Amino acid sequence: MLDALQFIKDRDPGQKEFHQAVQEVLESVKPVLDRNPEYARMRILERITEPERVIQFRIPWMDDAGQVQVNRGFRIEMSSAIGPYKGGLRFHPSVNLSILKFLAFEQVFKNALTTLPMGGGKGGSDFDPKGKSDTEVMHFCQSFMMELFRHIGPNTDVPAGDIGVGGREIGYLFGMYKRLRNEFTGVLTGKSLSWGGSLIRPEATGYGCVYFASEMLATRNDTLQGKVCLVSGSGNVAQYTVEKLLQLGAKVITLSDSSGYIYDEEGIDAEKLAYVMQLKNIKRARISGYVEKYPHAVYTELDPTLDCNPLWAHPADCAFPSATENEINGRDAARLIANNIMLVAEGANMPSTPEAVDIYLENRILYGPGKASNAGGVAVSGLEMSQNSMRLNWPREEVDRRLREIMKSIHTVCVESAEKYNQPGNYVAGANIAGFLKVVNAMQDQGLV
Ligand code: NDP
Ligand code: 2IT
Repeated sequence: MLDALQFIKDRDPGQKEFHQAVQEVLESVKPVLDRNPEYARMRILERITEPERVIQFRIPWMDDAGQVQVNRGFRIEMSSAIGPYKGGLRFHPSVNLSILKFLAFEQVFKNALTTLPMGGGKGGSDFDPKGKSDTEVMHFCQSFMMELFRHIGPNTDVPAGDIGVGGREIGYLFGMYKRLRNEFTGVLTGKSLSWGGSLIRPEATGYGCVYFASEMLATRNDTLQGKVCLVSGSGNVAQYTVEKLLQLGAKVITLSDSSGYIYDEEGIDAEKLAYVMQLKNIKRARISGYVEKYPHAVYTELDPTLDCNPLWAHPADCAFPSATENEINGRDAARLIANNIMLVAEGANMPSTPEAVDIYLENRILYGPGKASNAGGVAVSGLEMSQNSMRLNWPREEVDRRLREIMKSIHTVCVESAEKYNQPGNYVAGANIAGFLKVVNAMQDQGLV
């Protein structure tokens, strides 16, 4: 097993996020490999960690000043063992092959856990949407799709949103795809309601994460009622995490963005959340604007020289990291534990470093890793694909009911797989083992492809 990891590290030495994601899965599935010696002969690890296809392309576009800009675009088609490649697009200056390969790798197992027929992929660009005009974003999306369209399709690869890609970007991407192919199909998810989108898709990741947290708490006969919660990020996932937490009677005291975080001792209520949504989604402003409207709250600028994030130092019962990868390190995790945190449910992908994860597991808190707890987003994307294929739309209650059932079934399969492999209560082991087995079984059925 460690040979496989070393091989990957030697082959692509710079891809540290990818190595991190692979290492966690390989460590979890070691007992599965021990019980199934044929996996080594079939080189399962070498195959499952090697993308089926990696596409990298140039994206030239013209900014509002008439200057030519050139960005890099990617699509990682990781695995089609159980369905068409499926996963989001990220537009952020940090985007590179390592980050997209880690996200695509995680997506394979996450999608397997949803019970829906979706393979795994991820894509995006190092384009920075911050400070760009609407026209610039449209021109960029159009140029991005002018290359991507030849690689994707409703039965081949179905992208969606992620950091920096929301409803606006999906609209521009879809428009160009339709024009190039002369086809109105479900090639992207996260579409607007009036042209093929699904109800609850915008809410799905955040709602799903809170449903997963409720399931975890239920194993200890507890609920979210009255729990004090830390939430990071203030984008799509964070906003709907807060919305659902409020509906279930919890109190949320933090939100953040890449510049800093706000702490509101009185709690972020529905009215304040509506303000955050307006601030972030319509004005495209910073979370620091929160304290201008609510001056009793405290804004703290991010200090990159600190080796910990003060957001995680506030005493609370539950934490919902919903911004980005590696936002909780070992020091942050130790502080969460020192303050008696009882639950961490990851809305973001890989927000906890390996040191942080070890600390959660040693202290036996309820810890939902992203590939289980944030699977609600892609699950409702899968439901959007189903509705597109049937050419009809389910009502809100129907989609929400299915989302809740899916999160419950992910929780159950994590618990059962962890128990079966002698690690009761370890959702990391449970999620990795259950996702891995489903994908590997499909690979074995389909022969050496
Ligand atoms: P958004 O772009 O809507 O919001 C991202 C939020 O995270 C913003 O508040 C952003 O701040 C902050 N953020 C982004 N990058 C960094 C960074 N490098 N350091 C600190 N803060 C940062 O994205 P989403 O809410 O969709 O995604 C958040 C996380 O959830 C990601 O990890 C994503 O992969 C994951 N996820 C998303 C799903 C979805 O359906 N959208 C599904 C499952 C997981 P700023 O405004 O300053 O950029
Ligand atoms: O990380 C993720 O699961 C997503 N960004 C959502 C992917 C999707 O296809 O809906």
